[in-house]
Amino acid sequence: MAGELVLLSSWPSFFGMRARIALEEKGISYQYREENLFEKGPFLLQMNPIHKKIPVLVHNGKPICESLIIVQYIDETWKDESPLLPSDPYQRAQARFWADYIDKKIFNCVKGIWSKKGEEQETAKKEFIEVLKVLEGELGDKLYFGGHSFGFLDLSLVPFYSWFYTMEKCGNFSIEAECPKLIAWAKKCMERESVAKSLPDSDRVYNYALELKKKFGLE
Ligand code: GS8
Repeated sequence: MAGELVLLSSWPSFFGMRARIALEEKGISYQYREENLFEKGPFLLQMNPIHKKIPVLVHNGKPICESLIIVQYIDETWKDESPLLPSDPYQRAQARFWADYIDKKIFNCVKGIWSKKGEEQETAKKEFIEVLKVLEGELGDKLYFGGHSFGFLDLSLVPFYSWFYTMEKCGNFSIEAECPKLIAWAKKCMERESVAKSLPDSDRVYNYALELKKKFGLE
């Protein structure tokens, strides 16, 4: 029994997608509530008064904040279904290290590519490709980051793939030309129902990014 489970999120959010994939992988039913981040609802402010950010998972009235913490909570609470983190403590530490690396490095690059221009955009593009190449090296010849089964690190990174088209259009470059192995991995992940269901369509993300650019005068 999952109890009462509500996910507060916003459809274009990579962080929200992580929680959705984890819940889908576990086969847990939950209530999804779309938040308007430009006009945050009282429930979100009450559930995450510290950061006031999505995603928040509310389990039997109690909030869990921060996407990676949410995913780990889901994995620990429903541990019999499709384990997401490796069982070996060292492998688990490694998976957490790389998820932290993704959070520290990728988010800023993504923003720098779709929302900036000129030199700032070029710097973000260069750093983004460097980071992806490091991750490609970590993936090596494995099917997934953890080996033969889809897990924590895969679901931490794959949501960014839904923004790749937007980044390529805005930054006028090809990510696949630079990191073909990583793109092959992302396509493999997309074959999973949990991922395909949780990631928005690339065109929808692109139109959303264009709207944001207009709204904030970034064109
Ligand atoms: C980041 C969440 C976040 O940035 C996590 O959950 O992993 N470290 C956190 N959420 C954004 C939307 S996604 O870009 C958010 O809620 N922003 C609203 C705001 O900053 O006001």
